[in-house]
Amino acid sequence: MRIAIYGGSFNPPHIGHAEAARAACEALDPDRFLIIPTNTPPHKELEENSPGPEARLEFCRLAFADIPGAEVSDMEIRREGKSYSADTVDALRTEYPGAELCIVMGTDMFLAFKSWYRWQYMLETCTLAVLSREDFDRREIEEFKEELERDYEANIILIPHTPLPMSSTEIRGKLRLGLGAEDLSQAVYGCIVRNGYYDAKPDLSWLRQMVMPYLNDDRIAHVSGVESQAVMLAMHWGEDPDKAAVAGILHDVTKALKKEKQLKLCEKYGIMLENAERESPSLLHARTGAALARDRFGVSDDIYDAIRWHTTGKPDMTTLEKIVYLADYTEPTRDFEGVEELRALSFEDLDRAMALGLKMSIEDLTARGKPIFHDTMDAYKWYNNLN
Ligand code: DGI
Ligand code: FE
Ligand code: FE
Repeated sequence: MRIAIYGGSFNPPHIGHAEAARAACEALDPDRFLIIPTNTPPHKELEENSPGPEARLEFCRLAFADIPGAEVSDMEIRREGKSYSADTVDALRTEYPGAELCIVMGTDMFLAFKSWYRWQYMLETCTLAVLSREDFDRREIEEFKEELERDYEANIILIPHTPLPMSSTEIRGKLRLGLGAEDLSQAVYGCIVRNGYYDAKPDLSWLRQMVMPYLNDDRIAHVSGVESQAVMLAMHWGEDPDKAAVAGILHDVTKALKKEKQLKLCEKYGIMLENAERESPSLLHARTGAALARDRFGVSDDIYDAIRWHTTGKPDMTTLEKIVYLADYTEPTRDFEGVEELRALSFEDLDRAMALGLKMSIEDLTARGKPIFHDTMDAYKWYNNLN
């Protein structure tokens, strides 16, 4: 029986790790292929905002899900303290007496092998499966292999594989800037964004794709318009354009849902409704949209609030809330009487634009015989009094 072991801090595991695992799996054809995230890596201190070991385990399950036969093991995480491969080898030799243990490692790790804890013991008991870079001096790898074979009767398998040019450290930096989605599996990236690990800001093109399934066809142009209008307003008023974009992309995420689904979501997210809200289902999507945006896309509180208040408004709104409210009203595909005046005013005076928008909204609702919700009324009174 052959057991291959692929360890690492996987903080986070990226598509380069998955490719390496795939290459090792194909070359070694092991009976078991164990992916083992380390607890505390011996060589590097982890940053403070890192996800905990349980989250890295989950990332690994998601990242290596497509590798046939790969299993994610929590043995190093359960062991606590620093993770040494030699201790893992001890545990596996006890669990699987007589099995051949193949330790999968990259070229750099291999060349530094003599600095590993109990490396001679490792050589005696394991096969080293080295992913040997093809863009590297092969002679150096071959010579070291021959030396270990000659001096220590080592078993070494070279697997030609050049890693993808990426590193977890670099990806953590990219995630903070709203980049890095293409370096990770969709599932891992989604999990990171949803939970806000590494202070990740969502990649906007990823987010646009993710909301697509939620939108009716006739809403796509509107949502894209709200995003771009909100970004323009944010730049104009000194607000964060990325936050405006995220709020714009997500603001109508639950708009397509029928009343029953809206009410189910309210229950799921613990949203308490007033009777008037139940009677006017078009008010619900602002509340369920905000909750879903937080749950699925990990939006921060200020973005949550901008979505939550985008339909009615309320007194004393933040700049981001006003921007999203007005962008929703004046985005480029909106075409009703007075839209140009409101659009222009939103770049001159946000509060006066709010007062005008709310006034127009109330007039429109009244003309259509709809009840005015008290938040809308309170918002109108507030902004009308300011001016
Ligand atoms: O989702 P959008 O169509 O882009 O725009 P929105 O979020 O402003 O929603 C507009 C709908 O919400 C429209 O059908 C009117 C309704 N609405 C907004 N304020 C009130 C309201 N409905 C009632 N009954 N009372 C309100 O105060
Ligand atoms: Fe809306
Ligand atoms: Fe909208």
